[in-house]
Amino acid sequence: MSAPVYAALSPQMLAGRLGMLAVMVDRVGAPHTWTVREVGDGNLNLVFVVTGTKGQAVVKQALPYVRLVGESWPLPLRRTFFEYNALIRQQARDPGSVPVIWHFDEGQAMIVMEYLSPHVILRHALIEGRQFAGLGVRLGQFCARTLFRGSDLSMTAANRKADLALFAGNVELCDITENLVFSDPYFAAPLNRHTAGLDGIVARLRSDLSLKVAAQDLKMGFTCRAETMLHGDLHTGSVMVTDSEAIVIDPEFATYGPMGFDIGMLIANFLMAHLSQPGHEATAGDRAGQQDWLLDVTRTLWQTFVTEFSLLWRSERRGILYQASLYEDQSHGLAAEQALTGVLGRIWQDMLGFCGVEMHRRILGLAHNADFERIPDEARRAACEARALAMGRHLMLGAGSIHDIASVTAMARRMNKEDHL
Ligand code: SR1
Ligand code: MG
Repeated sequence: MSAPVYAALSPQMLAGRLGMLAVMVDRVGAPHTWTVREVGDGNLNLVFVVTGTKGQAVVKQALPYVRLVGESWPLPLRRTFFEYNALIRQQARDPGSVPVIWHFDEGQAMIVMEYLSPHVILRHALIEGRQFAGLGVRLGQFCARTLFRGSDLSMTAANRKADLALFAGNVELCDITENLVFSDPYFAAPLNRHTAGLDGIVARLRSDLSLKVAAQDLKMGFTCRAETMLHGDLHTGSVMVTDSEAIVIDPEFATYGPMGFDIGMLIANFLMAHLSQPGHEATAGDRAGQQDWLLDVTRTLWQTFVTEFSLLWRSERRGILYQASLYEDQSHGLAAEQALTGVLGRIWQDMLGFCGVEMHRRILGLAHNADFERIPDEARRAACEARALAMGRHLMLGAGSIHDIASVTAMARRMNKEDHL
């Protein structure tokens, strides 16, 4: 019997389509007991929560178009294939860091996975002013483990090349990143929008020729330097948290790219969370503690990344690059340390640049973030966004003279005191 043709699911269809799956009956319960809610609030997909007598499940299904825009922007269903393949690799490279997959149906572009409870989307929690112990450590470890173990530093040549070929097929999702992140913010692209009040700074940024060159240099890094398997869209909306856990979701943009990309995007989102806090104040200064904590997470995230990456470098460097046979086995361990310092230095430089473009595209492009969007007062929102735009520019153009994470957090603090409108 041939597999049913793809059909976008609705809550009413779920029991009929998934009720025969043993894993659903075993873990959720008999289909007639299910209640289903569609909870997707992302830009691309349908997400259902199924509740039965035994438990709950998440069913994520791709739509054949960009949900945020509509059917006028078709998008291939096979992005779910890349998401599935990224999730199983992330689970292997950093066990417990991603949701457990229960079932994958390529034809229906559907992944059934564990329902994370009482986890919440990190971005929403940060806007509410919530804090989570250990967050920077956990996310720093995730970045180091997935970036190191997905690269030529760790993988066998055959596996690495097979994965490079596999993820090279994620063309349309990469195309979104290539245009929405690296190009559209720097000219008046049709789908762009920005807060009223930013016109002046937007015009200045779009006529900043060095900035345009820097953005395209970064884009060239993204398209040409296939250093490791990236999550590809690692922001605070791609992390679900409790007081003791951080689980990374949604790697449908997975591709091979530069090591600094994921961590740069993630740090950008913590910096934007920091810079948006004044817009969420009920009384003057009541978000100061949250702002401090967000910079603390930023610092810890980067420092943990460096520590964990260094540990993996010293203990798991079994790939085709910087082989121990050249260094440690020749009693030249010092040279391996020198090489590590060089690699981390290049990741740092890339990280700063990618951080800057992410700050720009979330304010100037199509896909904005709730940290700023939920500031109801437009003038306050514009003031916060202008600081982020200015900081993004400093990071992109000044990367060569920014030497440590303390300088980045100090820059963020300074920005809060400045008016960039
Ligand atoms: C058209 S998709 C826009 C954005 O949403 C996704 O979450 C990615 O961040 C993408 O850039
Ligand atoms: Mg997403």
